[in-house]
Amino acid sequence: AANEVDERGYILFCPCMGRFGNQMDYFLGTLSFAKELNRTLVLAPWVEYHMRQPKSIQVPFDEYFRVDKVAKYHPAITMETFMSEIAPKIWPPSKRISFCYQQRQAYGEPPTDPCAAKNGNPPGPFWDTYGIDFVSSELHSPLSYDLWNVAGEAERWRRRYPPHRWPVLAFAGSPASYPVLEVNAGLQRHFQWSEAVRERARQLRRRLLPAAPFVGVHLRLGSDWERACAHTRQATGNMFSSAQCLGYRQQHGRLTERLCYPDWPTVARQMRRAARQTRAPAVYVATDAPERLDRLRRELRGHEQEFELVTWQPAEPGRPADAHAELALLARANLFIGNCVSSFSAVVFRERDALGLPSAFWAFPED
Ligand code: GFB
Repeated sequence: AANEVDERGYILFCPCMGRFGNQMDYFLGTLSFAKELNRTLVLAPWVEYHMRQPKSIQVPFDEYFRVDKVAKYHPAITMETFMSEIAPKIWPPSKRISFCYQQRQAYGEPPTDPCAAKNGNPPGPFWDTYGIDFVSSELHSPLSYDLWNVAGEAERWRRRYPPHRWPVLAFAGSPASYPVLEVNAGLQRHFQWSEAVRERARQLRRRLLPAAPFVGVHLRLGSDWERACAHTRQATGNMFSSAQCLGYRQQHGRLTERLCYPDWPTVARQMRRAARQTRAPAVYVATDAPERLDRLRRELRGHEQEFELVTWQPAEPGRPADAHAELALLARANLFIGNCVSSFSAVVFRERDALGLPSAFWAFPED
């Protein structure tokens, strides 16, 4: 039962970096970390940034994903359940210690506790949402989050922080690496969309894609992305999620600016080919910058009869595109083309991979 205390202890964390795709990587790694340490994972809320809101918004985990499916793999409860049912029994305010690898305070900032777990946004609003303050910090170095490449590390964690003395390990950030390690990518299969998200994806499909089959694509186009992609010129290894197509040792190819920000002729060509191959009458385009799709429409001029280009249409005027419904929709497309570097695309790729569904990437392999 959710209100029974797990004597093996708990892991709390804050997915305090990046947006949804980045946070998903941290969830996968943290789930694996909790499993290795054999502690119940407290499923953090998702951290979102809404326009004209100065503070992050915390969205309960189960609004987007099913807790029971994660818990089938490894004991897990939501932050809300932990705070209402478990914390009153084992985690009184006087015992709330934040964990971090080493001192996190930026040089020159006024001295606070070394983990500075509540400094800034989103960390402050994140813990405040649950009324959590920390009385002190615990620097856990030299122990690292990488329990897979460092032999004996999990055992050292268990010995240094036995659950009877440390029932709760509350990390200021996430005890996981970004991007997700290769060994943990498959854990995506335990993250199944909530019924609410699935229903919104079904509605989207019914409203905009009456006929099956369909091709789903993700175009990451915003100016933040354009700036990030300029860094590929100096990059030597992988960047963000690029291992999903290039391989973790770049055994399948090299990072290029085109892979990160494909040119329009390439996008149009791959879309046309995908629609032809799958005999799909429609291609659903998910994007963070719909205003840039005019360029794509121009590129497709003269080929309008080949397939219909479908994008987000709000059911009520002004409603922003529903990222989770779009992800769930893309996961069920007959063929998916994503951005190899984007962690948003990576969520779709991993889910499809677990289902045995095919995916491709823009400008990959290079031609
Ligand atoms: O998910 P995410 O971490 O992926 O961040 P990247 C991109 C965010 O942009 C998503 C929105 O979480 C969405 O809120 N977004 C992107 C979209 N594409 C779509 C789309 O097709 N549909 C909808 N509805 N929303 C990284 C950031 O983004 O980009 C890093 O997380 C950094 O922090 C870097 O800023 C430049 O890996 O693409």
